[in-house]
Amino acid sequence: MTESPDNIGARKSLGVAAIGYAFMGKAHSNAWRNVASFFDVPAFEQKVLVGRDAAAVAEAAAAYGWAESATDWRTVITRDDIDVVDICAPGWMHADIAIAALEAGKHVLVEKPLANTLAEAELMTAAAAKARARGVQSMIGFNYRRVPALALAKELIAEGRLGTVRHVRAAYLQDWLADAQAPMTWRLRKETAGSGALGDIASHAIDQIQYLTGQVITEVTGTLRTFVGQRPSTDDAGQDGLEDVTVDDAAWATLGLTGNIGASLEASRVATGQKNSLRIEIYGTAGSLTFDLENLNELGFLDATAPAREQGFRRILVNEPDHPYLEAWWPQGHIIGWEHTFTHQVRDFLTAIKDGTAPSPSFEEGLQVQQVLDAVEESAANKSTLTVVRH
Ligand code: SOE
Repeated sequence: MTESPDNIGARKSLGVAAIGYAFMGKAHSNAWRNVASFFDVPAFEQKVLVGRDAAAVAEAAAAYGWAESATDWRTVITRDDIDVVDICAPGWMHADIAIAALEAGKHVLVEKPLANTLAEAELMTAAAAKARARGVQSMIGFNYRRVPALALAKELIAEGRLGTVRHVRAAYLQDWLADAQAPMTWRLRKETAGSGALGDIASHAIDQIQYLTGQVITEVTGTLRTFVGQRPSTDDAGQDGLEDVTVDDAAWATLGLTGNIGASLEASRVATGQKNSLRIEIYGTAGSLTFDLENLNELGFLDATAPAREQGFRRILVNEPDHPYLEAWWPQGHIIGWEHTFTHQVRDFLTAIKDGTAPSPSFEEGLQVQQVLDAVEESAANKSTLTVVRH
């Protein structure tokens, strides 16, 4: 029998299960392991790490601080001692796990993008709304919202320091597929990944565009390209050891937002020399902001209300105790990194569970991003025709 949220509240600590132990599973595990050392969060226990390979997941569980490991997520998510399910598995598994966990009364954190298809994202969002009515929380892991510099950018925009925002440029560039001999992975198959650079990294940029401006993307003109159509197969499944790549290597779009804002979006996994560069520029009537993930402790700010002879972009080192999240970390100037964004994410999720407040980004916000991804695909399939986003 599943415990009611009231009983869970009466118990001493929240039991956490994480599903997936690869790159994202490791990043999330690291956050669960460290969060209580820095932030005041409700008591929880890293109960169980779930994966398909029993030996490998047991090894990962021991290394990442989980009390035990398991291979069957269906059994784990109905356990009475599990209150929180953190889904770090590939996108094709998100909908089944998230819906089952929410129905079992577990709070759910799920990696981005919300799902591989719009239909799945809609089902997940409906399940989250139902669960919310029973006091069960859900959140999607757009972790870059928890970069202190981007959280500060959000505050400055909301305070009106840029005046009226007119346009945004967002580019997320990587190069791990620039080599045509880089082998196939689940990330390059439509049935497991949904899409390529679009869902994996443009989704972050789309979320940032909407989050920072506080507006919603309503129009899209998009293009997708796959530059390397076949890659060496890792399991000898394909002919001649080659397998078809069924997702995009790169994506582009021009976007129209509510509030009369325009934006450009670029995402690539073949941008030779760019390792993990998320660059965002925001231009308003009274100022501008610039950000690059490769220098994530910094925010560029131009105050256009200053006398013209004194104007210029200044570099804010976002490392003061009164900057978002930073009071918990090191003395000023002792910078933080990419992994801290996941710690902030876990902190915010646990705090929302404790306070009963709505965590953000919600599944609804994840669905909005999914609707934009879908519109980019539709526009690209129709030779870059202007496509209205169906929100
Ligand atoms: C892909 O390479 C990836 O790992 C994404 O899946 C993450 O969301 C992004 O943060 C870094 O790049």
